[in-house]
Amino acid sequence: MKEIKHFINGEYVAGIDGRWFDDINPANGQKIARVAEGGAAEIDQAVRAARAALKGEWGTMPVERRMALLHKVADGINARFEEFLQAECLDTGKPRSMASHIDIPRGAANFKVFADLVKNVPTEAFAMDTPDGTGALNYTVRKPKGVIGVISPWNLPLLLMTWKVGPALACGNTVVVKPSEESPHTAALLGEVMNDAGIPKGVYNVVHGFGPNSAGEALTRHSGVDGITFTGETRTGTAIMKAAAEGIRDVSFELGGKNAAIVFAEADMDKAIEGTLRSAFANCGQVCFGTERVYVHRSRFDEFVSRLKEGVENLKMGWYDDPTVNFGPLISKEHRDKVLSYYHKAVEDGATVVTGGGIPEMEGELAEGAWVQPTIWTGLSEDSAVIREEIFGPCCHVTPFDSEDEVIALANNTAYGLAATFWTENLTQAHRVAPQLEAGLIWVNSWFLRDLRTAFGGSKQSGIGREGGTHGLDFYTELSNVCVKL
Ligand code: NAD
Ligand code: 6OD
Repeated sequence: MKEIKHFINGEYVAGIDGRWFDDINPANGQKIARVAEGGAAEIDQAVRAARAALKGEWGTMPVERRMALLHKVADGINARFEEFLQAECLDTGKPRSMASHIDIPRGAANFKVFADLVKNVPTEAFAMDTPDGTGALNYTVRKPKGVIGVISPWNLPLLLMTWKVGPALACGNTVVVKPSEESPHTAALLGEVMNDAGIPKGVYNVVHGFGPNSAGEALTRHSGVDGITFTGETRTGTAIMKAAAEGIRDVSFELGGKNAAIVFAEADMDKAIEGTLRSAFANCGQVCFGTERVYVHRSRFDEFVSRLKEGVENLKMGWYDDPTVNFGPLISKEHRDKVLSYYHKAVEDGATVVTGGGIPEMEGELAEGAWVQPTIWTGLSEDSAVIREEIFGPCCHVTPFDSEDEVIALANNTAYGLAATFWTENLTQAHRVAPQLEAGLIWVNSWFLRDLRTAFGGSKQSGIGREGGTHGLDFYTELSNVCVKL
């Protein structure tokens, strides 16, 4: 049986008290590895290693050298592409068509892009007048924040973990990562790549475990952690923020969403159907900026629902390695119970189930997996929990609307503010509507089209701060203003 150990100070180590937990493949329910379970003691070891590394070679390394090492990390991921892909697909069940196009390439790109970007960030400077007429020069110096705690989820494990580790290291910090207990594999594998690339010991550390009363909570409470960057559920963000208040530590949060898509009368229906099939059902609906609420102009409603239904019924479920498969399982049976509770609630609340609504019949060993049918509903009122709460499954509700003002109000009527997507061929309408949507990410005639130089994050209960491009520098660095009297 494969063992996944912590990676502390450049070495793989088992837990201090020998505790392990199971890593399960959600496609067939089989155990694929046992994973070392860490707690406060392992987190303490990792944070100490990370602090020591700040004072060592890493802390004094010329920027050019640091950036070259990060390029080597990216190259190392690409060189072991298939190994990363297999690890990710086994942990999550996601189809290789997705992991090979999105998860693994982005895992590598997250190191290259931020290395190149940080190297080119200019320094702000102001020449100022002084009463004696000699003047003064102000300029800013960016320093690493220190030890960054990275807590990541299971839906895009390598992509989302490296999305934080990449910029953190590019800015000269060291990290202690607590990957999701559901998907520990690629964070562990990355340790080997770090060593092979020549990243000094203690710069990248991984402690496995759970959240509350386990490694996750211990990381948030450790006084040696200078900032915590977290992607996950909004209520977990609340718990982490409370822990970070002790010692006034900074946080950067990418949280949940209940994202709307709008299909205007002026939409190109082929694009809207193709886009909504991806935004609602890709990764089995487990994408933070995925669509769970769709509003369609009444004149196109029937056409949209019937074509979306046809598209959904053509999705192919199955084992990740089958190249024709484009729909995997949910991450676990526990998560399936949560998703199914909304499927039942939708029916109780009077929804029309257009397609899906239950558990599919799977054959052979897949019958033991966490499979769920992709589902479309219509007919719910806006106050149903199915429309208000994040489900994080392969499902969406479709509602007709009559006017632009009405649909903007409907889209904004949520506690979340992560993403919104809309479909229209009317350019004036696109520019008129986009700024009125309360979301950090707005896609027009596209979805999940990402330029890593842009700001990423959510408003309202979807997050705090922005990462991406130079926006994350405010979190990953401390600025000092130097004022020189001339
Ligand atoms: P989660 O909040 O349950 O867990 C995320 C991570 O936090 C895991 O590593 C977990 O072990 C850890 N954790 C849990 N409780 C903790 C605690 N009290 N202290 C410290 N760590 C703790 O989220 P999940 O189920 O892994 O992921 C799904 C959620 O993530 C969804 O809500 C989704 O919208 C959100 N998400 C958001 C984004 C974004 O960019 N906004 C991206 C991906 C996922
Ligand atoms: O593309 C990204 O940078 C990113 N953070 C994606 C998040 C996806 C959430 O599931």
